[in-house]
Amino acid sequence: MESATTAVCDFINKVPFYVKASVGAVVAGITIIVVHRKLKTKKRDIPRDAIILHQPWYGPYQMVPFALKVETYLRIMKIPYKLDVSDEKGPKGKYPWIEYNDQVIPDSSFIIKFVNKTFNVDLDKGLNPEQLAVAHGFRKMLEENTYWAIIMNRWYFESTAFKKVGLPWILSPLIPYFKRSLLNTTYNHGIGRHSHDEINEIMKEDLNAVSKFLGKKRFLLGDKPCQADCAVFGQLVQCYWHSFGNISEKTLKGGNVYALTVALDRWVYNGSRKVLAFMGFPGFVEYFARRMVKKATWAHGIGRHTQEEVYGIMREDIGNLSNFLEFPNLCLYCERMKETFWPDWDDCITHGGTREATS
Ligand SMILES: N[C@@H](CCC(=O)N[C@@H](CS)C(=O)NCC(=O)O)C(=O)O
Repeated sequence: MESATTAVCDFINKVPFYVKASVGAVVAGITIIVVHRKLKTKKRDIPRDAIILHQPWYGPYQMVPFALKVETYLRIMKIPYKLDVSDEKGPKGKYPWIEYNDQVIPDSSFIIKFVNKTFNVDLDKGLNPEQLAVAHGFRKMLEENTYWAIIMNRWYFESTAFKKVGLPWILSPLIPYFKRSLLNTTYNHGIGRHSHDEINEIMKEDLNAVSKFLGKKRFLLGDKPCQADCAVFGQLVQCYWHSFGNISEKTLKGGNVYALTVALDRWVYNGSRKVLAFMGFPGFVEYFARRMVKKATWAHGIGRHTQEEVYGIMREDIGNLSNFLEFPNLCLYCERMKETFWPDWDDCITHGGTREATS
């Protein structure tokens, strides 16, 4: 017995320090998550006759497109709701899910059907079968295909999002496990079998299809929004506001990022003195002009890259621009949906967690 204990101790002593530290961090991380969940899922009072919309967190980013879709629908239809961000998973193990009196309904599309039936509403009333079929096709494409490309770009090919959601450093050793699990899921879906370039190609083609179909219309099917607009908005927001400068954002914004790279190049890296002199400003203004542009582009994200990286982005954008000139209409669409149905977007999402949105 004693020799077995000695052998175990010897073995532990031989294990390199970084392995011990990683195992310790993983165990500590799992313990923190379990305790955190237990504390959060204590019994709540559920108000009667209001929808309780469950999603994992709220702000400063809304990274759950399916929850954004449901919330947007509830706002458009003026249905009373309350958010629950206690991170409690629903019966199908995904977000969003809702509670309404004694009923529990998971899955965004089933939730919308339930809302329509319970409150006797339907945003798609009056649409003809052909329009409904097209809307269904676009929704499914974005939710079952594009979504996975966005997720891979955000969580698998890049790691910035982990910082943005405030993952404590002690949990960072879990990132490779999370990535492996995501790869397994997406491998089973199919998209995870493709290379990064191929996945981006898939995403570009999807965005291009939505962009071409949307054209100059205000919403997917015309002047009025339909149910699918909530889904389209949910997914596009992920590229437009919540991709932290990664390839999903670059693909959607194309021309915008290009304009910013040109501004950076002109004002920060090259030629600012010449441009200012041409405009009649004295030389010392250059310092302030550079700082101003750097600050503005820092907030956007692109100003955080090195000169070399910015030139790389510029070259890529020039290539993309020739094929995807229409994408600015998708950016305007995001802005329009936000202005129309989310006038309190900044309070709710950007400064999220500080207030409860109710209709
Ligand atoms: N078909 C579902 C998809 C929901 C979904 O994929 N939700 C993701 C977040 S965007 C989720 O909960 N993932 C957690 C998991 O798979 O464990 C719906 O429309 O609600």
